[in-house]
Amino acid sequence: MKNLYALGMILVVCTAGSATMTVDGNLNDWDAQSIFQDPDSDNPGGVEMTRWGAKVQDGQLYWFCEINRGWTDFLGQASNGKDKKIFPGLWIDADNSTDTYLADGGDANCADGDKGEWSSNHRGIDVNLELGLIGGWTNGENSGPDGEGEETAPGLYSQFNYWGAGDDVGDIADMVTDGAWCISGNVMEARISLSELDAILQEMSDGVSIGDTMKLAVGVQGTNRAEVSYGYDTGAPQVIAVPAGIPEPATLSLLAISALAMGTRRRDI
Ligand SMILES: [Ca+2]
Ligand SMILES: [Ca+2]
Ligand SMILES: [Ca+2]
Repeated sequence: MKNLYALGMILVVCTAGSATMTVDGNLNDWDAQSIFQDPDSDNPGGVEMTRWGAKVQDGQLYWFCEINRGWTDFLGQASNGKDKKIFPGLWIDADNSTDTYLADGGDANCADGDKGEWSSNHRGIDVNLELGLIGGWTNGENSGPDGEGEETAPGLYSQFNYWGAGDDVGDIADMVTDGAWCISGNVMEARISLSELDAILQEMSDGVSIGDTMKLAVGVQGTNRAEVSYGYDTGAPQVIAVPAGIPEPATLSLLAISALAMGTRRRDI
């Protein structure tokens, strides 16, 4: 019985404060300290971000972007036949150091030379993980069919892109295979595995690795071809912890099995 009690305590300690995260566009699995407010009128005329979040849990980097209207307002085709589009991006200072950064031609320390604001308030950025939501968007080529509603399904005509690989800003890096995203109402929620992110970082020119902390910021741009025109809305960068030594779910199961086996064996004696 003692062993079962001990097992229970171990599992309680391992799971305390770590709600299961689900990429479903619902924020009820987020803790308050991982959610950051953004002013609701700091991008007049453009996409307006109201809250964003980022956290590391169970080997995954989760992030979300909340805007002041439904995401579906930016999907499909406008009446003039042009694609609506929206691009939420997670700007990543993977080692939380301004000594390392993504160089971009004449715009050192800026992941996107066209967007000067990043060079002034996001120093130290090593890569931008961007989710392109646009009709037919496939690894940099607009090759798929367009149509209202088609783009809302995760993985369908959408693409995660790491911008800035090899300093070649403007090109789109390799397709990411282990990402996931979901939109629901005003929220886009996404995740990327830390191991995949670290592998991408190793390919970058500054070659940094993920540190004990990262400094992150979410930004968003897009147009619905109507009253919302292009313009970045960016969050103030936040430092988040990268917990070490968190057992994978499979490891926890093994721990439970071995503890139960130990208890059974002792009772048999
Ligand atoms: Ca969720
Ligand atoms: Ca805002
Ligand atoms: Ca850095």
